[in-house]
Amino acid sequence: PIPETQWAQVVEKKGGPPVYKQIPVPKPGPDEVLVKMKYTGVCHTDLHAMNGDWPLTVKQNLVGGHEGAGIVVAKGSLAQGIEIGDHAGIKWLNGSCLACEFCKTADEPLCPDAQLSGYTVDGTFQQYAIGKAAHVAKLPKEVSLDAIAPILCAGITVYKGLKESGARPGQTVAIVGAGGGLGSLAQQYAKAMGLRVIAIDGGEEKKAMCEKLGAEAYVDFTKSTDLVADVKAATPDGLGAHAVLLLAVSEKPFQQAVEYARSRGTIVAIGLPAHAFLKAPVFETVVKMISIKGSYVGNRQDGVEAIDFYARGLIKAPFKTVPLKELPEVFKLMEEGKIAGRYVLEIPE
Ligand code: 8ID
Ligand code: ZN
Ligand code: ZN
Repeated sequence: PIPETQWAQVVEKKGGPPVYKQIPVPKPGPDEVLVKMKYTGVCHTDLHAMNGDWPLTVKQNLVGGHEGAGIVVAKGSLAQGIEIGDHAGIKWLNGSCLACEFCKTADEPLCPDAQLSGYTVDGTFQQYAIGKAAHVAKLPKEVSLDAIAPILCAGITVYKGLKESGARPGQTVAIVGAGGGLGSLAQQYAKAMGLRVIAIDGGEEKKAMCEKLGAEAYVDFTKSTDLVADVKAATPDGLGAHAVLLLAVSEKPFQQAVEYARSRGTIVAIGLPAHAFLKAPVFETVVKMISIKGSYVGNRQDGVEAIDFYARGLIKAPFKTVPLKELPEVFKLMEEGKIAGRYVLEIPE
């Protein structure tokens, strides 16, 4: 039976910390499912949501989280394509209108009426979470629910970003913020897609992790005295990276990437540092024919594909598991940049 109340982490005031407390179990609407959460990843976006540092209004008394994996326990009368007992993932895109031009052309993250898990609607840091049936990810039963959780935001996002970069097998991608949650998965997807990886991040723990994940070079932004030269030197012919994936939560690399991107290269902005601007010298951008673009999560099919890469055993990134109760401690480590890979929260029974 589904209980009336449940444990949740609730952000009651801007800046947090989240409060671990009992709240009502939500009831699914006609086009929704109720998912009993087993595991949820903690994304840096959850920290942005708690701090309210983006120019996008966040729900009051927010249950954060948008990388949740669990089991469908109830569904509305119009919920199609997913059944009670199915394993399901709740993603950042909780729902969209399905009727606008973006939804019709498989760009549903760009829907002007998109609902965002753990931001505009309650997310996965609770025992029972709601998702629109059309948008929840159906998960193969043989994949473990802890390891798949980070795929549901970080994995999908970096997979999409790599596709958006246009990089082809054999080409080099520089991954900025490679030691973080998105970055660790980006290295694995890049490798699986036949790309060569230069990892950029800080510290020895992240260096060791990146080398394990398959990076051909690691450039430490905290130690390098000439980051641009070091990144270029790490490419096979010294001419720079074909693609740059910007995943860091700081502005500097968003101002610098053009300098180590190769001519004809593509820079994909994905990280969302608050109040930051992209800046590029016009001269170099023009004469090197650089493309600069943003990439925002992925559509439903990107989700299917990213999960499929994982299910085929191609993606192995490290994660640490702690109980839901310990979310404030995870946020603290994240704020300090001390997490190599991802944290996954275990939801109590
Ligand atoms: O759809 C999207 N565009 C999307 C989806 C999911 C997440 C965007 N995001 C955003 C998050 O909101 C966040 O702003 O991507 C960013 C990264 O999320 P994350 O991977 O969950 O964060 P993390 O685990 O804290 O990793 C960030 C890494 O960046 C490194 C840190 O050391 C850390 O490992 N880093 C920083 I901060 N400054 C750096 C620098 N100058 C840097 N690495 C290299 N150079
Ligand atoms: Zn996320
Ligand atoms: Zn729409």
